[in-house]
Amino acid sequence: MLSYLRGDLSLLRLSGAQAALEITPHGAHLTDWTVAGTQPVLFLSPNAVFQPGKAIRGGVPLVFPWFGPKTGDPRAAQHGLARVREWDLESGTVTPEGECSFVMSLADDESTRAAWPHAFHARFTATAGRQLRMALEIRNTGAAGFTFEAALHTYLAVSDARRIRIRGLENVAYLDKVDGGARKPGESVPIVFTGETDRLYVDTASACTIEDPGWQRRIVVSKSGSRSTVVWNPWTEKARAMADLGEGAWTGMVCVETANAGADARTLAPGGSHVLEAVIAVE
Ligand code: TA6
Repeated sequence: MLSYLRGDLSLLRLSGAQAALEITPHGAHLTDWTVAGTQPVLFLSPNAVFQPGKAIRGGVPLVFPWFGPKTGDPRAAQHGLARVREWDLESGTVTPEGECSFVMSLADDESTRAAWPHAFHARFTATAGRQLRMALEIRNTGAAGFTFEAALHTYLAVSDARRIRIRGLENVAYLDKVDGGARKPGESVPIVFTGETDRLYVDTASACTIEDPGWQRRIVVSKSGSRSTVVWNPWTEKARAMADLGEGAWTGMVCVETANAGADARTLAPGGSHVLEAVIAVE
């Protein structure tokens, strides 16, 4: 395992015959997955910031225990507390077949309870070969039930966001964040971006396929333990206003996020657990 500093954060990198995988304990945040001999699949912003307390722009931020703004607390950080906390490394391994795997965990402490008054244990497992398998397990370790939201906020690298198509969400209703959260019926055609897009697709367990004519590849995101999917691209204006993304970088990314958000929030009784999983394959 290679360990090195980027900005003020340490990154851990494993390389196997099939693929390389990179993560930082800062948010148990995957920053790279590259299948041997191919283009990276995860997008990492050229202007990403690597500092304690800040979320990294790109890779796979882990969203927990709330998605987006915190209901009833507008001062709270967007997308929860997990992505800016230091997680513990449980293991980092390379199998004889050449697959790389990291397991990291996070438990509640005084500072998390100040922001979210519940006892929990979170475990993130990522295994990379020709596919990337990710699982976020949340366990309620307290004496009272709680309700949470979560997401694998995956940034995928594409040749040009203006030319890709996303299949799998046809005729699925969504909440349109660009239009004040208005509920919209799904479209009968694949998603093609023509402007800022920020949608929470509700009540869907289907896989999504990102068709990229520029790189002649398809990325398939399948999932379990999830009935909501978020699709996001900030486009020009929003991207220009984001210092850690910046002018132009938005064309190289699309977020297709495996979520438990909105009506898909999950409730756990004491001792209960839930696993949110995604598998990403490149064809
Ligand atoms: O997942 C889409 C979204 O909720 C967008 O609204 C946008 O804000 C994006 O997340 C990035 O959020 P961040 O807090 O990382 O800037």
